[in-house]
Amino acid sequence: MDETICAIATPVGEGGIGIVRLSGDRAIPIASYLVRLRSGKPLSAAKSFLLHYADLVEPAGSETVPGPASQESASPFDESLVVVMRAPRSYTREDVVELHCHGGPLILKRVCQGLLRCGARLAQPGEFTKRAFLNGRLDLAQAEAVLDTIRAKTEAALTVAQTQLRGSLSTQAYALRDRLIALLAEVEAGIDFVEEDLRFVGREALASGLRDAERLVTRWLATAEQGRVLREGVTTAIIGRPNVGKSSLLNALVQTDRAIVTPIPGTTRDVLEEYVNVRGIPLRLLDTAGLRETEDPVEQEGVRRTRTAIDRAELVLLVLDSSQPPHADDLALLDQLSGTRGILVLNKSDLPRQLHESVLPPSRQGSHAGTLPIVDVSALTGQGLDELRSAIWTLATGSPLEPTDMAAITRLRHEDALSRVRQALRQAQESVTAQAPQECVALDLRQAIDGLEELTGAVTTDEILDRIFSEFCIGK
Ligand SMILES: Nc1nc2c(ncn2[C@@H]2O[C@H](COP(=O)(O)OP(=O)(O)OP(=O)(O)O)[C@@H](O)[C@H]2O)c(=O)[nH]1
Ligand SMILES: [Mg+2]
Repeated sequence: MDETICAIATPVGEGGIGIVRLSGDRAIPIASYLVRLRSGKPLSAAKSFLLHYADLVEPAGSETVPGPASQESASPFDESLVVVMRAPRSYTREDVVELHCHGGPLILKRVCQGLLRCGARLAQPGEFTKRAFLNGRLDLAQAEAVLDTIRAKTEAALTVAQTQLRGSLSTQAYALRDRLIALLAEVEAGIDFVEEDLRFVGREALASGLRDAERLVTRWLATAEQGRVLREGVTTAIIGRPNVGKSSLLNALVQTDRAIVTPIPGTTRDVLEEYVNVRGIPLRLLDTAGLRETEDPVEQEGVRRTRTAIDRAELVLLVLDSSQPPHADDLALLDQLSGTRGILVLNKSDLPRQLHESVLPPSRQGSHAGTLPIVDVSALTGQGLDELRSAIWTLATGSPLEPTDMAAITRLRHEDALSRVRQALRQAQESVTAQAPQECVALDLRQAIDGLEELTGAVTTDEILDRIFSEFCIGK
């Protein structure tokens, strides 16, 4: 934290402008070596939060004793708009300088190298945000939301990330923590006065307080799947026999002619991948080669790749051709789906129907395959696609609900912490029921409170921080 860090904050490659960011105690003096303000003033005199027009020069002097940029001799290599944000009113709560230059990779590299030579060090991934967290500007859930905001692939994912960035998750956690602290205070008051046999909280009131808290945590945990899916998306494989319309379905869902469609069975050979937004869920769709026995070595390889795709998929759309009588291979595929989240897509519903849902032999009723949702669609006319999207949403998020206003938890870390909170609350209730000493209840309550503090990062470890911030890009 004593060091001043710098990094290119804009994406790699050419751009209209490129920004180099500097943060730390010495951000302003270090930047001064490169920045020559057109106003003629020194950078240290520049007002905060204003753009200052400047020339960028190679720092004069040797590497160890660089001369300041105001030296007349230095010739500029770029012009720049420079902004100074003095602590604590900056992203990191440290002094921050941003140099807005022309967005060419060589220029940005030169600026960075100059800053490094003058005493800055290259920032690690996410280090700016990490400093914002360590300096108390963001809590941990908000820091995570910064990353989710950058990475969001759909509007819904962005909404969740932005709500979390505004602090919704932490507000909810703090509100619950306050309730538990109030309960704990009463329990502890009861302990202190136990000799006089005073009971400050009645057992009933305590039990119901704990029960309410547990219910809230359970409801909260239920948002985990939705949050995760919105953040990470769902890998979905479209599989089926040749010619049933898998590629047509992919095209219909992504609304472009992405995959080649022909009446010839065995058209698709390689696994095709495309992202599509289904009700806010980023779906990574894989179109695969039709599964069948074949002598053709190219198609055999396609079939092998299809199997790998099925293994990797979190959701499988098994496509059947409803204009054909049921085929033994369809039933075989159905059986292979057991244990996988899947949807039976009966395609070609625009044609006269030959295949009925009763294709599932009675032996399958009640088995896993018998419980798969079934949707009629026509990839050709688009009929039934909305129902398919709903079915995907329900299956992927595990709930038929649209996103709620409850701040969804988005990471395994949140889920893990909240599970421990719930466990501790249950334990506390058991202690109350068993008329265990108040100390036991107090201990459980403290554990639940600890779990909530972990969620917001009030209590955390270096290991957790490293894991979170290493996911970031350099410069954020
Ligand atoms: N009538 C009708 N025809 C369809 C429909 N969907 C696909 N087809 C036709 O079925 C044929 C095969 O479609 P594809 O999308 O290539 O089938 P596929 O499952 O990808 O086939 P392979 O890649 O060979 O495994 C094409 O002639 C499509 O035009 C549909 O909903 N209705
Ligand atoms: Mg195909």
